[in-house]
Amino acid sequence: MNEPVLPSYQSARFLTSAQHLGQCPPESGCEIAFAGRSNAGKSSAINAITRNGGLARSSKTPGRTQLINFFSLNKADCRLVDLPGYGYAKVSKELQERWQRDLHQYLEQRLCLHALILVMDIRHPLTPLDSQLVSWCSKRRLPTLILLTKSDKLSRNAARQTQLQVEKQLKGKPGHFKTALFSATGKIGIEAAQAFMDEFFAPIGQQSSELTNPTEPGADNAPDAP
Ligand SMILES: Nc1nc2c(ncn2[C@@H]2O[C@H](COP(=O)(O)OP(=O)(O)O)[C@@H](O)[C@H]2O)c(=O)[nH]1
Ligand SMILES: [Mg+2]
Repeated sequence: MNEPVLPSYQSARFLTSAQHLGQCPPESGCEIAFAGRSNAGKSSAINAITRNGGLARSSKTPGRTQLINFFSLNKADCRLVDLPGYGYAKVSKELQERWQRDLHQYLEQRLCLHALILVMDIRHPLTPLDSQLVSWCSKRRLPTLILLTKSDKLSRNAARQTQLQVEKQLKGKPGHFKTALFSATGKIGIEAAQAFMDEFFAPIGQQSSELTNPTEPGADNAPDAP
């Protein structure tokens, strides 16, 4: 068997934006999406993981970007997705609810979504909206990596204790949950996040030659005319 081809995360380029599921690119290949509370550090995490400081606009004004942003990678049919941040208090309840609906529709119905990276500020992990998302991932059996970011804000010991607490709360939930300490500024956890994504991107395109029928009916196989 051939060695699996992995994408380079540094190759990530903006592809397109969508407001809702209907505007997303065609369902194909593999997407890994980043979700998280507004201001949790999601854009900074995407920029650190792709080593591209300007890729996902990191903003001091939370809740501004309410679009689903798609990024292509240098492996065909592999995409990263930046989901709208949730829990931004300074907008109407009605608007917040609409954003939640769009987010859940994407998570529930997007078949090429193979895994989720859920970004949480390590100082405020598993807020009610995060827990709601965890439940959705559990229900859908969507493999999820919880990135506990801004870990540079805590001592190494306190960060590890928080990680253990989060893991304790996830224990027994159906599905596949992993956690990792992360810091965009301290460049902590980047390899762990990349290794998590590699697992899902590696198999893409691997079996395509086996799936296509090599004996297409054609002139060569056609019986000779009498
Ligand atoms: N100390 C520290 N600050 C961070 C880290 N990641 C993000 N921030 C800061 O947190 C704020 C929100 O980050 P941003 O990436 O825009 O969050 P988003 O709203 O989830 O996309 C910004 O002021 C960032 O500079 C980190 O790992 N460490
Ligand atoms: Mg952002």
